Amino acid sequence: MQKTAIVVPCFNEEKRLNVREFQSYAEKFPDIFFIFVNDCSTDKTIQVIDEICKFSETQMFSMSLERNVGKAEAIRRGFLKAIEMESMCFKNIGFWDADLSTPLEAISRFTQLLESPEVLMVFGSRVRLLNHNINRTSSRHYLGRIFATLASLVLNLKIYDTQCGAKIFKNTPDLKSVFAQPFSVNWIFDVEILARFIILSKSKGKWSIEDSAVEYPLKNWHDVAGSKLKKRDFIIASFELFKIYKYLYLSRKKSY
Ligand SMILES: Nc1nc2c(ncn2[C@@H]2O[C@H](COP(=O)(O)OP(=O)(O)OP(=O)(O)O)[C@@H](O)[C@H]2O)c(=O)[nH]1
Ligand SMILES: [Mg+2]
Repeated sequence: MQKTAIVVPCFNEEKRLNVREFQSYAEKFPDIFFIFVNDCSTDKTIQVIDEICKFSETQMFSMSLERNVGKAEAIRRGFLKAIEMESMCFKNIGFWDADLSTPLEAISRFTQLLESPEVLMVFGSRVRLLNHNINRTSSRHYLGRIFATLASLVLNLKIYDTQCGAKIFKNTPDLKSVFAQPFSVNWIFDVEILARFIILSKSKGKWSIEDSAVEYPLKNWHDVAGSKLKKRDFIIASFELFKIYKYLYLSRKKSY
């Protein structure tokens, strides 16, 4: 496996963080490096993260932020830390939900795909295919399908699932610029990442998202109880999607 940093955003994950899973995965894959980003959890998340990180200083790192900044900003800060760690020479940098709704085993499949020179990013995709175990509540599934369809229309991209909390990117100067500024949205920052890459690819004209992004249909994915997502977040998400549409549309208008 190429040297890969995985940012794990953690907010009140005392009960869901699986110490053994992270430690045994790191044991199997010495080239994996986990960066846990905790932003003022009110439970014993930091103690559990410390427990995990005891396993190895060379494969685990724990960041505690000064205040709760939300999933998007916590992940961005983790990426900046990984990019900053030049001596580690990470080939890939990704993020992974702490609840392991996407099992860690999928990471090595993503990094294999990233070994192809033309592949710049791999996204987990929750596609209910035969002999694939994608377990979501029906409400999350259908709401997810509506949102994903709207997101793909806004991005004008044939993407099936933008919201899966398992994504890995090649560590390139373009990645650095995409994560350089805080995101303007929170829960749907994944869509803003894609929008930023689309604008960048158009301005550079060297590569396109369609040719360099891979959606990997996950073999296993399961909803883990204890989601931080609240009902109102679905409303906020639709406003956030409109914000990204405006951002993309205005940049498109500018480029014509
Ligand atoms: N650091 C940080 N992480 C957060 C925050 N909110 C959520 N997260 C993390 O984001 C990840 C996803 O959160 P979940 O509560 O599992 O959300 P979900 O319902 O699964 O939603 P999806 O991400 O769409 O699957 C978990 O690792 C959370 O700990 C936050 O405010 N700060
Ligand atoms: Mg989850």
